[in-house]
Amino acid sequence: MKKLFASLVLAVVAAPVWAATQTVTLSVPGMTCAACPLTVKAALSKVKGVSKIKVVFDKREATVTFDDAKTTIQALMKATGNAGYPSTVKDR
Ligand SMILES: [Cu+2]
Repeated sequence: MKKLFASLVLAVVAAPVWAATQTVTLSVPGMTCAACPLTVKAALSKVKGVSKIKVVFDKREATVTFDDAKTTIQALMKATGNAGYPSTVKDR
């Protein structure tokens, strides 16, 4: 029984079968000019696990596709915040 449990744990570590690609739209109200999205995008691109970023300045939003085994929405919001653009979850 103990051995079975150990192999189950190993399976989870070796193959994160529950990991999924997620997409979240963040509201970034602090973007005030056309150059701001570049900063936001650069900040998000440094977050590990992020695969796709689309920043729409007109809507003041950033849509981010990421691997939820490698990062979290909280980490994405922290990244934009550290770059000077606090964000909140708009849609997920
Ligand atoms: Cu700007």
